[in-house]
Amino acid sequence: MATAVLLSTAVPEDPGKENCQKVIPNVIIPEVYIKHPLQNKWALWFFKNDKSKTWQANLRLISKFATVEDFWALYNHIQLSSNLMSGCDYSLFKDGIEPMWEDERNRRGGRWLITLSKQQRRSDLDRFWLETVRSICPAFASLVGTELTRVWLNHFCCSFNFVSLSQLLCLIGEAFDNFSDDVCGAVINVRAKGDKIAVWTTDYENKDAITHIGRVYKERLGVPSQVIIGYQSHADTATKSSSTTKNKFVA
Ligand code: MGP
Repeated sequence: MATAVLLSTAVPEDPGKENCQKVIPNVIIPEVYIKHPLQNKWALWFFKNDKSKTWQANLRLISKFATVEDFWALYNHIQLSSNLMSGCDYSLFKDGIEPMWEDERNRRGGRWLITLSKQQRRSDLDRFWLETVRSICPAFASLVGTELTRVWLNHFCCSFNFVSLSQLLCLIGEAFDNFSDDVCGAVINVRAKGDKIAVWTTDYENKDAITHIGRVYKERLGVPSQVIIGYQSHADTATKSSSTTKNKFVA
């Protein structure tokens, strides 16, 4: 990607003539102009709890994106999760999958659930959500070392003082290796009783995929090894009779 395209505006017939047109080379660096595709197209949804409406009617599609640049444009445009009112959610799902248990790709699925204490809204919520988003929609590895990466690093290190350089570099690469196909999306629930973030996967019987995703996800969030996170099926969550749902897997 390092090759530069050289365009010249005109070639003079006689360069010696005083009135000849000047050759102005315009160097175009492709990385600055070409957007960098993600492996999937994604849709960002917003949920606002209006009790006069059904759960599904409270869910709204905000926007879709398929490039790293469009992701950041959207991310910079919307409220941070920690500023949302209690009862609101963001859901980020692969295009074509609705962020609900009823969708065909979620019906037999489940979620790795991170439950946060009330204090963690201030300290962890926004960076956990950003890291979750980065984990589920990694960019192509072709970004390594490009001019654009440098521009972003400068820009985002100034914009988000909580984002470290190493976290930014995690943007690059395959977060869940061969199991990324199992990921449907991620949800953040902002709740007065304690916020939640979850990664939804498509099949609670895909043990290898679920355990790999859980282990990598926990590592990427920097959750200490002694803290246990659980994976629950949506079927169990939807039919639970108490406040907790039994874990099918733990990491
Ligand atoms: P919630 O918003 O996931 O969690 O589910 P909250 O608000 O923390 O509540 P808790 O029960 O986990 O303590 C709240 C309610 O929203 C559920 O009990 C359902 O009634 C409804 N709901 C949530 N989801 C994710 C769905 C869904 O996918 N489909 C439908 N039909 N209802 C849902």
